[in-house]
Amino acid sequence: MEKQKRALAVHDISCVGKCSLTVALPVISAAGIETSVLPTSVLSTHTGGFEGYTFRDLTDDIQPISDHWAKLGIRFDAIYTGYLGSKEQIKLIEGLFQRFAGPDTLVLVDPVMADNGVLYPGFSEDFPAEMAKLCRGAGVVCPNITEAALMLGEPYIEGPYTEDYIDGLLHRLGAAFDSRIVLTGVSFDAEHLGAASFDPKTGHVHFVMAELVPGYYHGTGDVFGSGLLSALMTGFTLEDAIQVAVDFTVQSIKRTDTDREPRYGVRFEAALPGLMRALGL
Ligand code: PXL
Repeated sequence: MEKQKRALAVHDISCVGKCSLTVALPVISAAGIETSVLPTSVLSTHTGGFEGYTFRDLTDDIQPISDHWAKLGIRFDAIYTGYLGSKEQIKLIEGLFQRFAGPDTLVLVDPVMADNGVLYPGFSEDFPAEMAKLCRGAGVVCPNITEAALMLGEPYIEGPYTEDYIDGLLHRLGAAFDSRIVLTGVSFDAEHLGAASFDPKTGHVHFVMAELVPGYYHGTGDVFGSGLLSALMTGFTLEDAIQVAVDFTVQSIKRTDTDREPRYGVRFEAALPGLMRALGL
């Protein structure tokens, strides 16, 4: 019998509007991976499209939770971080990496903080520079184009892009973080959207493009990141894992009811059997 792997998902809980932990927990669990959670904050809804949401900051709970786990001798095969509610939390998560990420632990940092050229509500202008510090030395970093530009201190450019621009962005991110990079939101024309990867050790650049489904769908970054982590932990190469994650994201979008408001998230539940088949489960 194969040993069950354990991942730690470090994201907020947005009670309504599928994203972050309400995506990561079911998706990674369905991939057969034990999924421990560290909620960074609890919000009544996510911040993208709802007015008047509540925000309970859980920064003060991170250290005691970490201390308890250290006493228990808990190990994680992967640590996957997403939405972090404050700069202080970034420092605490750096400490968590030092404590719980051994040489065989896959650290995946999704620097969730912005999209379409703007920071999400509640983040200050100096947040991207702090997030960039967390990305340094992570195994895999998966920003969208806005997050990539903000962390590099470059202006945001709207797509479609030239291959030269994406290639340059990947190389600059790889050099800044010394990590494998997975860049999302890559488009070279109006009909296709996908992801690109770069491994600074081999210099290899890879693209996975899919047919663009028009519209803006909330929470797809977390659907993609959870699919990516699941495939990497199953033993897929980075390139193959991106293909699995892109397919899972596209299928989640395609199965979303067209009359449902996009802020409630995509129907990843209906795409889970396909993800599990792709993973050989
Ligand atoms: O899906 C990214 C995300 C996660 N968590 C919260 C968010 C968002 C995006 O808006 O607001 C609270």
